Amino acid sequence: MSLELFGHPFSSYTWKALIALYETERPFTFRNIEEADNHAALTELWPVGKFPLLVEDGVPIMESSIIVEHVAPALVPDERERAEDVRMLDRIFDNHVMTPMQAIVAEHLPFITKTPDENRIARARSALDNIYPWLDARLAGRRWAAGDEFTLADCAGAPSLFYADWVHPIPEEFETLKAYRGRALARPSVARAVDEARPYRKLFPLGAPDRD
Ligand SMILES: N[C@@H](CCC(=O)N[C@@H](CS)C(=O)NCC(=O)O)C(=O)O
Repeated sequence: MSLELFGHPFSSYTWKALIALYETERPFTFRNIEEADNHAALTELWPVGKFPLLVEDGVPIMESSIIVEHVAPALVPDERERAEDVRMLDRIFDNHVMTPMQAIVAEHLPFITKTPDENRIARARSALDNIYPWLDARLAGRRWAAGDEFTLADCAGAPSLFYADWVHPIPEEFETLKAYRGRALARPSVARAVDEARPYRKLFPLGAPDRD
């Protein structure tokens, strides 16, 4: 069986898939889309061009949450209510942390915009200001995002909070959320993705902070 993951080592959504693969220790070939051949193969398989993209025995599988469930089914509990909580938190991290974080980053990428849209940035910062206290309360008493077990929700939580805290720092008062982020970054699968991305930090358009 062949397994290939198209992505970029510095990409938050690629991390979601990498973390799941590292959790399972399943062998795969990483195809860095920085290389022209890999980028061309990605857009051939998935004209939308977004990554990560998993290809198993020639069959493409799109969308990071689906990729996580595909490579690591154990990261979603069998029990219906627990599975629902995991999937809900996965969506919340993607839609309400990753999306505003990416909007702020995008407004600082010269190849996307010459002039940052300050209104869009302000809306994204306000979205993060709304979700941080909600997450802080939701994660109280939980080791991982959805309870005692590391799940799909953490595959989304770790990268989204990693970068969100860079672009819009989590206020000190949200100790639970900050502690969760720290625990997630210490998880070996996450630490490996973070470490592999270190050579790319100079690409971060807002300037990578000297931490993490
Ligand atoms: N919903 C997609 C989002 C993927 C996504 O936005 N990936 C970013 C990289 S972190 C990307 O492909 N950016 C390049 C582009 O938008 O062209 C998923 O979960 O896989």
